[in-house]
Amino acid sequence: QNNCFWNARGPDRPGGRVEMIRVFLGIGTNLGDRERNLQDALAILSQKMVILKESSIYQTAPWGYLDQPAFLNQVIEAQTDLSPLNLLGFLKDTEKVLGRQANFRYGPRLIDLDILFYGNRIIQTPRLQIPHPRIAQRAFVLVPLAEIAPDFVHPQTKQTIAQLLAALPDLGEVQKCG
Ligand code: PH2
Ligand code: MG
Ligand code: MG
Repeated sequence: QNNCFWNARGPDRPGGRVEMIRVFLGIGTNLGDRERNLQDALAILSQKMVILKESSIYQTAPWGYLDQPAFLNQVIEAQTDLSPLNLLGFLKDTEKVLGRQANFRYGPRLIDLDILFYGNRIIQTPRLQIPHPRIAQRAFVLVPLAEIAPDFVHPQTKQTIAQLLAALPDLGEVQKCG
């Protein structure tokens, strides 16, 4: 047998082999007990994926809509066998479980869980865009991402995370906590 996964089953590939994909997720929170929100999110996420790396926690100035409290942001690298859409569903469910309420675009939120990268996959559908379309503009994503994966290559721009960060005109306020 040259394939030790031949009989493995996964939720997304019944009867097929389980393929573990390396994903990067962005986590943000600016309401309630922000540190607790991050901890709770990681605890739930780890039930369905193997968390490989966690960036430091950063306090960041709001982006997109300025009149709201500062965020805590973090990026994690994980391995999962969930398909992109099932991963999206799991993240949305987790946001709900943690108490996120609907709000306006870029507005304050208790917890925000975004797929930044799903392996090297490029997905362009109305429901899901991977890589996340605004990575290159956001210091609150690039700074924590560069801490854990500076050499990861963006599958669309072909630049490394370190290069994207170096090209960002304005880092704004992104402060490592602790
Ligand atoms: N998320 C947004 C809008 N603006 N600003 C910061 N600093 N951090 C965020 O996570 C964030 C934001 C929409 O998802
Ligand atoms: Mg977001
Ligand atoms: Mg989101």
